[in-house]
This record gives sequence, structure tokens and C-alpha cells, in this order.
Amino acid sequence: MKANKPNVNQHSKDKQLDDFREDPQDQYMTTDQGVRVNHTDDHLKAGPRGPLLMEDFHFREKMTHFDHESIPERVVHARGSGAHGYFQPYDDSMKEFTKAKFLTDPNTRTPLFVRFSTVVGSRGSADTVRDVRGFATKFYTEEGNYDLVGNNIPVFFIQDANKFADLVHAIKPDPDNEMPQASAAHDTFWDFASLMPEINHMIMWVLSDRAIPRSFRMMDGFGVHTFRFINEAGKATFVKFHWKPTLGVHSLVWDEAQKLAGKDADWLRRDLWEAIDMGHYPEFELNVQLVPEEDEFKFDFDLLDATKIIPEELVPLRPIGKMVLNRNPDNFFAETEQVAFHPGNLVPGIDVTNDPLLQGRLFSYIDTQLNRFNSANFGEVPINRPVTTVHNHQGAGFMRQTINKGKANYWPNSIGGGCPMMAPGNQGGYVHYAEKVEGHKIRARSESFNNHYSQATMFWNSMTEPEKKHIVKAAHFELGKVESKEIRQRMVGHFSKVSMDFAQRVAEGIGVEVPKNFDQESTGNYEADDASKKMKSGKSVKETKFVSIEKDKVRTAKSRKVAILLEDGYDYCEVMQVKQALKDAGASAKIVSKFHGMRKASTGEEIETDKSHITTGSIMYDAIYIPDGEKSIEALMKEGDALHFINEAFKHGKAIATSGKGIELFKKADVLGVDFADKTSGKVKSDKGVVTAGNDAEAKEFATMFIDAIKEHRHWDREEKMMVPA
Ligand code: HDD
Repeated sequence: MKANKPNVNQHSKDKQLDDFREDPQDQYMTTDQGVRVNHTDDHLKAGPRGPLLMEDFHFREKMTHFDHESIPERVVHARGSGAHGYFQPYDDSMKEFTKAKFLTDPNTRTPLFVRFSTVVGSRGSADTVRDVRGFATKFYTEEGNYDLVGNNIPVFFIQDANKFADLVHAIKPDPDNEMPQASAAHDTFWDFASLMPEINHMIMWVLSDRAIPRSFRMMDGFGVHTFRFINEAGKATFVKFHWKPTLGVHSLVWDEAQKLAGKDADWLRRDLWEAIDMGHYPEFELNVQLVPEEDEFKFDFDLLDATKIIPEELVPLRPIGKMVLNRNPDNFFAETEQVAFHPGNLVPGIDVTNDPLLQGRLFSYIDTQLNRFNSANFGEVPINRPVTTVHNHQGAGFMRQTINKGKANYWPNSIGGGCPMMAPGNQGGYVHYAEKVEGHKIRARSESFNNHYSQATMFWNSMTEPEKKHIVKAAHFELGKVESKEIRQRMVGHFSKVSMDFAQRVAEGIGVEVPKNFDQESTGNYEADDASKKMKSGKSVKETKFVSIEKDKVRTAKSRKVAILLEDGYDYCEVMQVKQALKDAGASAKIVSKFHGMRKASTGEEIETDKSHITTGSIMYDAIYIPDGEKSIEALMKEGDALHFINEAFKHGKAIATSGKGIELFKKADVLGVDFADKTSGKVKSDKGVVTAGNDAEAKEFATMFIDAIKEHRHWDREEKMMVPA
């Protein structure tokens, strides 16, 4: 029997895409028909000042093509950035649970394409807005395409897909004036939220620092729903998917996020592109939480409820393999824009559950692609093709590419020798899990979903104090933008059921009171059933260490960006030493000065400026360093931009370092203020993120201490000491 299974390796997709790539190098320009073009600056006219002639096929073709270049943007997740890579399992330990080969064969590197996105904003909106981030992965496996279409937050706003259109309408810009762009901070969203108790857990995550990631490379990914693994014997196990970045989860601070939206609206996209370009390949470990079918009702929440997590204390993560993103796309439209995901793209060994949110998604994704592509043939677009060959009787339709041979375009047939054949389960045919289902037709949700606050409370209880502060401030911003006092009031009512402490802290910032007895009826139609009865005494936790970014922090300086501020007269030796130490730690450094051009050291050497103050800002770096050097420091002292640069980085909790005369500069920039200087001895004290070397002994440790400070990511203790915008 002929097998339609290629030998898949990490290069399979790249090789396949090669057949579609076009390289203009050393080529003549042609029309779409392949005819060489001899002039493309003027159209064909009746005389030099005359009208266009219809026979100008080149102009008509060029203009028509341009006029039809745009396709509808995604109705949500319109703005995204893509990357190619591969996935490789660590071992075959998942065989016990799933027959999906790409998850169980440690010798296979499965090619994949990932698209990260914001949800609310249009294609041209800013990257750093407060929003959920999409994290969609298409695995081109040897058994067909598998799509894991997740987010960077493990829960969702709603429990039933029938509410999705309402949610999106409410969060998108207002229908009358199309404002605000890419933001939930307006009356319609919070009106909807305040009438939907099931939203509360998600709201906590969205107000948290998770919603303003520092980088796509530094955020988690979650499948969100509970899915099913199916093993060779047909046994099912519930599974939740988690991507964990090896760089750890890190976020921006809100002030920084807002400024970046103006200074570099492409911040996250650029960061991903440049990291891959520089060889800092983003890596994510795939982890699973596994729950035996018989344990389905052992928790105090329903596994089918997408507004709940399974706390890792109850079901720990099991690492199963690693994804590496190692190639930027060649063409944004062809790849990142045209990639089409669908949570129903499944391979043998992975199946869905009855999660009512997931069930609705299984309809929506293909439907929305039809709107985007205007054809059912979008699966033939190169980025969407599987690396397996495709054989079926789907033919015709707009833009059909495949040339199906033979007469038999139906099944069963004898004319075509009964081909293509059916594949039984043992030949790789997809067999749906034979779950027993029965019930009455009813528009209702199980009573087991009617628990809307306990995990929101768990989330709040699990935060560190700086994280709590950020959530409160985010609520002040979001609800502060809401004009209706009634809506603000209602939302604080919900917060009072999450935590009185939280509610009070929010209320005082937005001019409302905390109600004593708040009750808001759910819009869901909850009905008691078997599941809700069985779950009554299920397991839960009040606090979990795994939802806090701070408690679960990965400390590394890898791929961190450091600005070196200097002017003529800096200490060349010191700069070189620190630069080398940063390089050794995997960080990158850029020279920032008032103007572009060459900067001369006190000893005569020259270094070229990478960025001038007008083109950059402290918000574009993770840390800053100012080398010693009398003249350089004197010049920096007179530069408002430099002082602002240092001050702002300090306020954003970043590691900042200087030596010698630079300490005077730090004092002038207000980063070694009253709280940090020991008045009696006159000796400068600093928090761990302010690294100074005043003498030779300190100079020895200087670079190491600076790198340790960078690894910490942010130094929140500053927030306690002064008013820091965050
Ligand atoms: Fe969705 C896109 C993730 C709920 C309907 N969704 C989309 C993308 C991601 C997610 C990452 C962008 C894919 C890409 O990069 O092209 N969506 C989620 C997650 C959800 C979720 C993690 C909850 C757990 N989505 C959800 C529901 C519905 C949709 C409940 C509708 C019933 N989502 C869509 C969509 C989109 C989409 C309208 C828009 C563009 C697209 O599909 O391709 O079908």
C-alpha cells in the first residue's frame, strides 16, 4: 500500500514553502503573465499629456492587483506577529496517555508556525496595550496539522460561546464613534463585565501585569480548555496545555506600556523579530496537566468551565518537550496574515471535550476564515498546507490550486479503484473518542459552573504586594475611564465579593463606595445536574504560588537590552569590560548619546553611537549603564534627555549602574534621593537595582552586581519609597 506519510523533520515545512518562494535577485521584472516589463513609471497615453489607453495591460494589471490587496482583518486578534520553529519531545513518556506521535517521539522535530497577537486592536494598533495575548501554534505533524490556539492567560471571560459576540462587541471600540482603539477602558466593556459575574476571574488576570507582557518571548501560553488525550488503547485522559518560556514571564509597567505605544507601536513585534534575527531563539517548554477521566468530579470547579484553572498544587505540570522559534517569516502577508488556525484541527491522540466555549469555537474558526479568504480553499495557501499530502474529493471553488486527477470525485467509487481509501484507526485514521452523551435539548449550563468568585479570590490572595498594587492601579485606570458611576459602582460590588481589601483599594481611586451586600444575578441559566452534585466536596486551594509572576520568577539576563549612556570623554576600558560581561551573560548593549556619530573616549578610542536620544528612550531598554569619565559625565549632567532617561528607568524599577563620577549624575537625576543616601556618613546607599562603584574594590564586583540586578527584572521596593508610575 502506498503511504501518504512523508518523513517529517524540522525542515519539512521550510522545504515545502520553498516551492512558493519568489526571489527577485538578478531577475527582470515581469507582468503576472511572465512577460518582461520595459517601463513601469508611466502608463500608456495618447501623447505625453494625453489620457490612458485601455490597451495598457501592464497598468491595468498592476492597478487592479493593488486595488484588491487587502483582505478583511481578523474580527479579533487582528494584530499579530509570526515565527517559524520546531517542537521536540524530551522522551516518549506521553505514550501512556496519547498516541499523538509528535508528542511522543523524541527523535522527531515537528515544524511549526506560531502567531502571537493582541485581541482587541485593529491590524495597525499598538502592541503594548493592556490586553490578552493570543498564542496560536500550528504543528505540521506527520499525521496532519494540529493547532493549539491558546492565549497567554489560562482562563477566559465567558463560559459559553454564545456570549462571544456580545463580549467582543462590548470590548471593541464603541459602534458610534469607533473609540477607543485597542482598549477595554470604556463604558461598554465594563457595563458588560459588571453584568456578567462569570467574568471576574478573567478580570483579575487582565488587570494584572500579565496583560502587558515585556515580550512575546516572555509570556506563558495556555490551551485554556480541558482537552482529551487518547492513547493507543483508546483510553482518554483530560489534559490542559501550558507553554512556559525559558526566559520566564516578565511584564512592562503600565506607564512604560503607554509610552511605548507612542514611541514604538511595534515594540513586541520588533522584539520578536530582532531576537530571532540575532539568534536569541525564543524557547517555550510544553507542559501538561493530566487528570484521569475517573477524577473528573474531584475538584470544586468543573473541568469543562473555561473560567477556571486547575491549581498546580492539585495537578502539577509535567514537562513534555520544547519549542524553538528560529526563523522569521519571509513575507508578512503570505505567512503571518494568511495563516488560519482552528481549534478543531486535531490529530489522532488529541480530542476535544464538551467545554461549551470550546464547542462554539469549533464552529467559529472555519466560518471566520471563509470571511477572510472568500473561499473554502484557504487550506491550500502555502502556510496552511500540511506537510502530509492531501487526498479527498473536495475540489473546485475560488482559487483552487490542487489539480485532482481522475474521474472519481466521489465516494464510494469503483472507477477510481476506491481511492482515496479510508484509514482505519490502526492506519492513522482519526477516530473520535466514543464519549457517551445523552440529555434533553436545553439552553442551560450545569450548576457546576455557577461559582464565579472563588478563583478570582484565589488569584488576589496569591499575588505579592507589588502585584496587588499594579492590579489596583490598573483598575483605577480602566474604571477611571468609565463615565457611568453606576457601572463603576457595580464593578466594585463584584470586587467586594473577590476581596474586601481589593474592593476598598479600587473604590477609593474611582469615587465610589464598597457596597455591603452586593448581588448580581448571572445571565447564565444554571441547572443542577449530576455533575454539580458529584462535585460538592471537591478539592480546591485558597492560594497558589504559580499564578504570581514574582513568586515564580526566572532570573536571567539573556537577551536583555542595556543602554549605555555616554558622551565624549568616557572611560573606554570600563565600557569594554562591562560590554563583555553583558555579552557573556547573553545580554545586548547599545550606545546611546545626544547625537549619532563617533564618540571619543578619554584615552582617544572611538565608539559609534547606536541610538540618539531623539530616536530612543529608556522605555526601550531593560537596564542602563553610565560609564565613568569626567567629560562624559559633565556633558550628561547638562542633557535634560539623559537625566530623564536615568530617572525614568529608575522609576520603572529597572537596574541602573554607574561608577566614579557617574554617582554625581545619579544624584542629579534624583535616583539616589533622600531615601537612599545615608545622611550621617554621607555614603550613598542604594537598592539592589542601583549599582554603583565608587572605588576600586567595588569596581571588581561591579559588572557581576549589575548583571544580578538585571536578572531581577524589576526592583519593586522603589515603589514603596516613592511615587513610581507603574
Ligand atoms: Fe478565538 C482567533 C484564542 C475563544 C472565535 N482566538 C483567535 C486567535 C487566538 C484565539 C489565539 C488568533 C489566531 C491567529 O493568530 O490567527 N479564542 C482563543 C482562546 C479562546 C478563544 C484561547 C478561549 C479559550 N474565539 C473564542 C471563542 C470564539 C472565538 C469563544 C467564538 C465562538 N477566535 C475566534 C474567531 C477568530 C479567533 C472569530 C478570529 C480570527 C480567527 O478566528 O482566525 O474565529
